[in-house]
Amino acid sequence: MPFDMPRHDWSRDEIRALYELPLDALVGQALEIKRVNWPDGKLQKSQLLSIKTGGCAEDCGYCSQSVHFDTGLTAEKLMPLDEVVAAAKRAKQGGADRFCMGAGWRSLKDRDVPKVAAMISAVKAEGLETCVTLGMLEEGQAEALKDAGLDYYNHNLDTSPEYYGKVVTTRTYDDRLDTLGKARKAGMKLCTGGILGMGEGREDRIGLIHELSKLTPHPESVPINMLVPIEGTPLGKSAPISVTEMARAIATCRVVFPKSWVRLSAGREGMSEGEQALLLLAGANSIFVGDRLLTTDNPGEDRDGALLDAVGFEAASHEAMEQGLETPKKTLIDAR
Ligand code: SAM
Ligand code: DTB
Ligand code: SF4
Repeated sequence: MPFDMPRHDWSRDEIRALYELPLDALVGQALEIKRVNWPDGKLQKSQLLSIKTGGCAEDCGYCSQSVHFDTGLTAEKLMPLDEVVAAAKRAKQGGADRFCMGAGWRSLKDRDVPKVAAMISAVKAEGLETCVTLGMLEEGQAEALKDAGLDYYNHNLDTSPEYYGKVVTTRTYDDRLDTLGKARKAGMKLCTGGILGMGEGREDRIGLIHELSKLTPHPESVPINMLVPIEGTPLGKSAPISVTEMARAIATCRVVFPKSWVRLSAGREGMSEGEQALLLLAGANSIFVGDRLLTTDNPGEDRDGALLDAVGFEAASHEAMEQGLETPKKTLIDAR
């Protein structure tokens, strides 16, 4: 099978065999796939904004925004359009190419569709790719968001089907797959991945990657989050996962999803530069930039500038991304 053909028939055993290779062999495969499919080595930069914070009816055991847990977060109303546009302008100035708006909602309500649609159109007009994560979708809503200019819908599977019930009880794995199906049917690109470090075992990490690999076509973005422990949530005292285990998951995703952006997502704030460099070297080609994620901190411009200088990864210019042009730069082979 050529390196650039996404496969949808991975067995769990095959993914496990890959995941458990000696780390150098696994990362070697990941980097070969990256070289073939992403020859310019471009790093995609997304920036998050919480447009509606807190007060969420779901009980996701990792989340600061659930009403089920006392996390000390103050719930806020939907952000006004002008504040969203100002944040998008700042994100673009800071070098982001995709702007992702997140809401602490169980599901999108029809009455909010026009407001979110206006935000999407306004952000798109700033020359940014658009992404939203708004909870579950109902018939017709995905089409309205797409018509407004939405590029990506983010909705994570979070973990394996077996472990899922230990993390969330108020919606099912199938509910999540159903929302992903609705977004895909409306013609949107998908951003879906999961969280590591929630007390799951390696088999659950492998199971998550296996479930994602069955999506046809593959999600265009695969975010791999390291749990940001939130005090007051059931998972707030989880033992941290090792960075090498994160590297295995990222490298396995790089191989299984050869054409997808693989994002080193939440969790960078607590990592050293060297740890983040390892995860970029394992094949991640996307990060969240800016000093905030949704309700927690992210490294921000100065630390990220130092990190990207250290690894020498470049981002495509906005102009190049808009025109679909590649930024000329050294390929991994040229650099050897
Ligand atoms: N409410 C919507 C939903 O859950 O679909 C959208 C926002 S929700 C915060 C988006 C995703 O962020 C979750 O599915 C989860 O994967 C991730 N996330 C939330 N809290 C996190 C945490 N503490 N650490 C890592 N990832 C987290
Ligand atoms: C994703 O996979 N991670 C982002 C985004 N998609 C929506 C969210 C991370 C949230 C981290 C915890 C917080 O800031 O509340
Ligand atoms: Fe609500 Fe999303 Fe947090 Fe779950 S992850 S509690 S759905 S905001």
